[in-house]
Amino acid sequence: MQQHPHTSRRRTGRLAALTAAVAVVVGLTTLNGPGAQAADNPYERGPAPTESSIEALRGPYAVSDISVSSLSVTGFGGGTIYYPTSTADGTFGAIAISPGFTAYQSSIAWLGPRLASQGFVVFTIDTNTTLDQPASRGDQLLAALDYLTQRSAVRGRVDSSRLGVMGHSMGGGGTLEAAKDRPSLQAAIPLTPWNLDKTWSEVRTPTLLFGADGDTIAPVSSHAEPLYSGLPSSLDRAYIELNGATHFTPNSSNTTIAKYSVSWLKRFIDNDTRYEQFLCPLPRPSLTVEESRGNCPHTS
Ligand code: 9J3
Ligand code: ZN
Repeated sequence: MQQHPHTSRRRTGRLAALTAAVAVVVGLTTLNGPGAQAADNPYERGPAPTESSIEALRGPYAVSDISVSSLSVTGFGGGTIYYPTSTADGTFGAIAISPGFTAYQSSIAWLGPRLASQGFVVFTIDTNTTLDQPASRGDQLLAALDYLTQRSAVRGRVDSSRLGVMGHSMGGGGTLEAAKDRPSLQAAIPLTPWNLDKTWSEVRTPTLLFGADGDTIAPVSSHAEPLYSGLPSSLDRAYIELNGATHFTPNSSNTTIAKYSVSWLKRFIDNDTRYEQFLCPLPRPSLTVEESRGNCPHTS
């Protein structure tokens, strides 16, 4: 690396003092690393994002997990809490994630460490029974968030004012039900959602839906797309249709789901406008994205 000519020049007096002060500030900023927080956004966590950081299998935070027995809770079926191990950065926003019809938390487990390592407390849940319908799954997501913030071992690590919900299939339908029931939720992300109800004009929570072009169980034409259209046009909402995907694509590690979910959660749970660059403009059709829709109102 070439040295800038000014760095080798001798300075004296006030100029030298100023140079030293600037060097100290620059040094501290650099040393802060993953824990850097912007003074103007108390909810910002982690370093400035890049395309590769949102696509990575793990973010900057080491993750621990706790198993929650179904016998120790009411209103849902237990689950696993994934959370940043360090307490150095204060509290984190949190999300609960529901599996789909006949499925268990294992079907959405990949999202636990993937999202938690970016700076969220993530609760992947089991439902009371695997046959529970979307409205019940919505209630169970809210019961899980209440357990997480009020009774769990990590309740002190969670900012109870910054919560969100996700879910697959009937769990994605339940994600909309939870948002409708609790407008204080900051973000909702249904994954190849299934819900017979298409009217969601009551929702006030910023919502990102993923559809799959090859979904024959919850075809986008009768589920994800009308569910998106049923949200208020004034809402922060987006629809991303995965290309070459099926109903079960959200059940395995998927970089397209991860990168836009991380960006949505960061933007709306952490108010972190550094992630707007990945959401606006919306992703263009590509090998991974069949189409996208949204109102893109996320101006800083
Ligand atoms: O959770 C889901 O996978 C919903 C799709 C489904 O099986 O609907 C049939 C009733
Ligand atoms: Zn489409």
